[in-house]
Amino acid sequence: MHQSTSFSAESYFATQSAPPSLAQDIADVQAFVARQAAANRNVVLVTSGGTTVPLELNVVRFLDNFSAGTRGATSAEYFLKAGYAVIFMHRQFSLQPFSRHYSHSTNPFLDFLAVEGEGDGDGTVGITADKRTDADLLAVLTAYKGVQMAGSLHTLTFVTVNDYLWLLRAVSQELSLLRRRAMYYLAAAVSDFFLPRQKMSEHKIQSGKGSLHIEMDQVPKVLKPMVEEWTRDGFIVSFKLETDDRLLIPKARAALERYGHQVVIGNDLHTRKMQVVFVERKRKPLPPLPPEENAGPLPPPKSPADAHGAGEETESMTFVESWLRITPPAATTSTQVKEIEEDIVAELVRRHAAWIVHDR
Ligand code: PAZ
Repeated sequence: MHQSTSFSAESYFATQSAPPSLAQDIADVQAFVARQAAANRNVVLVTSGGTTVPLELNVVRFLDNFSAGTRGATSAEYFLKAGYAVIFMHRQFSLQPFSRHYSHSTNPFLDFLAVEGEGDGDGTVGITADKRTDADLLAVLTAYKGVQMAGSLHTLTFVTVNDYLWLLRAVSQELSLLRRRAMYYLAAAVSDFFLPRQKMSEHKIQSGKGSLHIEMDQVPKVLKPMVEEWTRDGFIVSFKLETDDRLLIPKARAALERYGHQVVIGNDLHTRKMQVVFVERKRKPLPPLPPEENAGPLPPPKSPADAHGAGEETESMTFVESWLRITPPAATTSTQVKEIEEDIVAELVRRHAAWIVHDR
């Protein structure tokens, strides 16, 4: 495969068509953001799952990006727990908050149900949750119903990288209404290369001509316009996935230098559930929060690095890296498996609160 030209964000949106559902999606987001603003809630946009790149207009074949949506769906739950409203923008059929606990592959839903009353002789048969799983299911169900009642979760779906880019721009622009109270948590795995629709075959590519050569264009780097144009003072967190962990920190630093956002969270494919590294620009120490501003709806969680005694800070000239690690499940005594997203979100909520109050 060869790689071709790169699009600017501007030329991308001028030449690639918007998804048909965009106008309705945006109207719904607008209404959601207005409700959250009235309820005085901070709002986080969580992107989750991988984007596809179709090879044909009548799509039969496509390239996909790795991501089950675990990071995004799990993080969304912890943001909701911390009092945030969440716009959950995810790849269709990838994991979602709450239902992720009972996905068909890890915890088949039917295995948690039991038939009740069979053999009673009165002809009535009901369904109950299996007693052994009652407590876990009840906790998830209670949290889910609470979020439904509060109206604090809004979901949006994408499939292709084109859907993703159009949605990201539009949602960011709507959310910028909240200025510093908006957070952008970009955990989706987004394709770096794509086929512009002008170069796509209309129908299924035929196999009769031997090997297939495809020249792909570079997907525009949208973090720059996101920081400079689409959002106003929002707190932007991007993720960097690598398989060679020696690249994590240099690439995270390069992204911060290039785009000027707040935090890059680096993770290695194989260790991502156990450790991540927060990379940010070095700042002067913050003064303590004034008491009245400290008493807002955001809880002040402990730094995860402190909580686990596993944090380690290294400073360079202009960047700070903080590792966040959790203990592998085999070594924990608790029946509840610890999820690293709990600590990632606690750390970000703390940093976002400082960003809102201290204007930095
Ligand atoms: O969804 P998941 O839990 O399987 O994987 C999460 C992740 C590795 C895709 C995410 O943490 C991430 O790094 N997203 C950004 C990927 C990128 O560098 O484009």
